[in-house]
Amino acid sequence: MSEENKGFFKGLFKKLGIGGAEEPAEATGEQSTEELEQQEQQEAAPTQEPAVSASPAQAQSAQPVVTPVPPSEPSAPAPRQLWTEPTAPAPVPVSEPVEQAKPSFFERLKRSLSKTHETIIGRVDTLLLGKKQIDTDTLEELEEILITADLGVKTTVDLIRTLEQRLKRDELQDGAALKRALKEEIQLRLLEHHAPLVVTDKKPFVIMVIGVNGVGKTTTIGKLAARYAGEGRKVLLAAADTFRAAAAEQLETWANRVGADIVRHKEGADPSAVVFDACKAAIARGTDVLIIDTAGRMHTKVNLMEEMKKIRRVLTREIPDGPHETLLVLDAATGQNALSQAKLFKEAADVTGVVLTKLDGSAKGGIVVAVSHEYALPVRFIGVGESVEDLRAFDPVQFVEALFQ
Ligand SMILES: Nc1nc2c(ncn2[C@@H]2O[C@H](COP(=O)(O)OP(=O)(O)OP(=O)(O)O)[C@@H](O)[C@H]2O)c(=O)[nH]1
Ligand SMILES: [Mg+2]
Repeated sequence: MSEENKGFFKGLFKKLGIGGAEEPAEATGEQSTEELEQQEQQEAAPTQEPAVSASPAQAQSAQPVVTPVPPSEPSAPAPRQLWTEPTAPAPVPVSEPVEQAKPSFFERLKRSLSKTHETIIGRVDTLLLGKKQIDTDTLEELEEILITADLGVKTTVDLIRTLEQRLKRDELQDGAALKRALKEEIQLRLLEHHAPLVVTDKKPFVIMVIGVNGVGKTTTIGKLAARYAGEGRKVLLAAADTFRAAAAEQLETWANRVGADIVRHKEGADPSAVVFDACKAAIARGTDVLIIDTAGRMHTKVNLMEEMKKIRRVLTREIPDGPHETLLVLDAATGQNALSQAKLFKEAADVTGVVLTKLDGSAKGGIVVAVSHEYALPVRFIGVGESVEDLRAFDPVQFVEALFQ
C-alpha cells in the first residue's frame, strides 16, 4: 500500500476512534489487497507453466483460477481465491461430450434452429396474435407460411388437411390449441420414417456417402469417423473423391485427427480402384467401419450417377451385402434444392438415410420435415456446425421441441 494511502487510513481510523491500528488490514489480522495479490502470484506461479507435452485441455486447466475482485469493493477480499488448487488435468473429451450434457446440447440445438423458428413459429405466432377463433381462413394462411418455410407442398397439404379435420372435430378452439396440434402433427410425420443409423457387427460395416459438391460430405465423414473411433471401433476412410484436387488431403486431415486409417490414390485416379483397395484393406485389417467419400462434382450429372453405380458394382463384388448404408448429405440451407437432390439421388442411388447439414444459421430447417415425409427417408444425423461434436443423431422429438420453444 502506498504511503499516501497509509496516511489516509491512519487519519480515518483516528477519526473513528480506533486506536493503535496502523492500517485496516493489520488491525483485523487480515492481509492487505496488495499482499494478497503478491501471495496469489507467488503461489500460482508454478502452475502457470504448462508441461511441454500437455494437451490443450491440460494446458487450459493449468491456468490459475483467480476470481477478480471488483475495484469498487476493496473491503471484501474474503471471496477471493488465494491459491490455485493443484488441478488434475481436465478429462479430454473422447466421444459424445455433448450428448452426456443433454440440456446444453438442447440449448445449442435451439440456437441453431433459431432462424427456422423465426421463419415458422414466429410467423405462426403473428398469424395467431389476437385471434379469438380458428377458422378455415386461418388454416389457409398457415398453409402459405408452411410452404414458404420449406416444409414442401406435399407435406404442407397433408398437414393442413389433418388440421382441417381436427378443426371440424372442434379440437382447435384457439391459437394455442392450433399451435399444439401443429407441433404434434409435425412430430408424427418426422417419427413416421425415423430410424437411427445402427452400425451392425458386419465387418466391415460399409457407409457410402454421396451428395452434390459442397454440401458437407467430407466434414460429415470426419465427424462420423470421430464418433465411431470414439466408440472404440476401427475406422477406415476411402478417399474416392479423386475429382477435386484437395479432396483426399481434406479427408486425410480428418483421418489423422480422429485416429482412422485412410486409403487414397492420386488425384484423377479411378474412384472405383480406390474403393476396391479400401475394401481389400478393410477386410485384411479387420476394420469395423469403412466410410467411402465420393465426389460431389463431375462434368455432368449423368457422370456423377454413373460413377456412383460403378463404385457400387466394384464394392459389391468385394463385400456382397455392402454398402450397408448409403448416406445422402444435403445442405439444409439450400431449401428446395435439397429437396430436388433428395428426389434425384433417391431414384438413382438407393439412398438409405439422410444427413441434413448446416442447420445452424439456416432459416430453411423446415426442409428436414419435407425430406423425411415427402421421400420417406430417415434423417440419420443433423449437422449444426463445423466442429466434430456438431453432428448429432437426429431425434424428432427433441428437434420439434427445440423448433417450437
Ligand atoms: N456451419 C456449418 N458448416 C458445415 C456443416 N457441415 C459442413 N460444413 C462446412 O461446409 C463446407 C463444405 O464441406 P465439405 O465437407 O468440404 O463438403 P463436400 O460435400 O465434401 O464438398 P465436395 O468435396 O466439394 O463435394 C466446409 O466449409 C464445412 O466446414 C455444418 O453442419 N454447419
Ligand atoms: Mg468432399
